Amino acid sequence: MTKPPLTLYLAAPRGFCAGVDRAIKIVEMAIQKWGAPVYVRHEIVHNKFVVDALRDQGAVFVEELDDCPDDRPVIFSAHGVPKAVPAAAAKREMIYVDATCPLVSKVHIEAQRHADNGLQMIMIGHEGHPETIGTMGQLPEGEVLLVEAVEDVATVQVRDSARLAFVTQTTLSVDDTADIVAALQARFPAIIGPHKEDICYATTNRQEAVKAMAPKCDAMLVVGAPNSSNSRRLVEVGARAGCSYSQLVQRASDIDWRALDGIRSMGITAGASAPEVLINEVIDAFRARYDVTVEMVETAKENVEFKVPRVLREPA
Ligand code: 0K2
Ligand code: SF4
Repeated sequence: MTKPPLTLYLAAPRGFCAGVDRAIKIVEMAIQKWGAPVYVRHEIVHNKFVVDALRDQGAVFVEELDDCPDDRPVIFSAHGVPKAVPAAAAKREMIYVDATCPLVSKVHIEAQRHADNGLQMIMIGHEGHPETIGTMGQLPEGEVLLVEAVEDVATVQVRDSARLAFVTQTTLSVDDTADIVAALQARFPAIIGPHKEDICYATTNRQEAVKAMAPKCDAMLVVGAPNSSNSRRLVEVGARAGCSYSQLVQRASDIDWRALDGIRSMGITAGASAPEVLINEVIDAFRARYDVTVEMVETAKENVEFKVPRVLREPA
């Protein structure tokens, strides 16, 4: 039987960002340096495949520092941690390595600097997300006010509207965040924002590529995990940019082939925590069913790299 033709648009950039690449390397190098087990507080990045592969190498994933023994190294995930976490590890004299993405750490420093200058902080982010918990946890409990949506701006209670600043999660929707920032600036004209956006280059570039790709596609799949904020934002961006069927899949076995019946064009991208091997698996699943022509939709080139912490570059 001949296969139906399908144009498969592949977004670029897609998949791993520099912060994810570094975080995974940190776990691998820590296991090499100190041997197994190495504990990791929270999923190093939000991807089951990555976590399972590291577990096979000797990583043990836990949610809290209290779940780690004193005498084994512990790594903090790419999303960042409240200040109390490294402080508790230091108090217990544990070996710890912080895999927080440098672009998240930059936001932490920003929040601290504004607070030192006497400004009250507002964080734009998702309640309960580890990055939001980590960034809000740079300052004492109750010091940072959380705003999740435009509607929250009207009700947020500030100490002094003349002395305010905001920071954001790095993985938000660029467009939704611009609306929230506009609402904050309308209510609090003196509010101070970041010099350059807190939403990172990888989030911005992946959303831009989806915006360029989505109008050409009958359907779009984002490879990524349900708990991955940046991946879920790509699904929303695709739907808003004109692709009515925009879905998240963890891997090829999640694809709902019946829903794709009759499509002629398909878009594929991946969140910053999704490995290329899973993207290839999805592409291969399409090749098995369709006569596929792949076309790249490239809107930016990336060459960002982050060094691993010095302790891992030194011999044991
Ligand atoms: O997008 P999320 O913040 O949920 O995180 P991941 O899916 O693990 O992607 C890596 C980004 C980590 C920090 O920005
Ligand atoms: Fe860093 Fe951005 Fe990647 Fe998060 S998505 S790890 S902030 S580069």
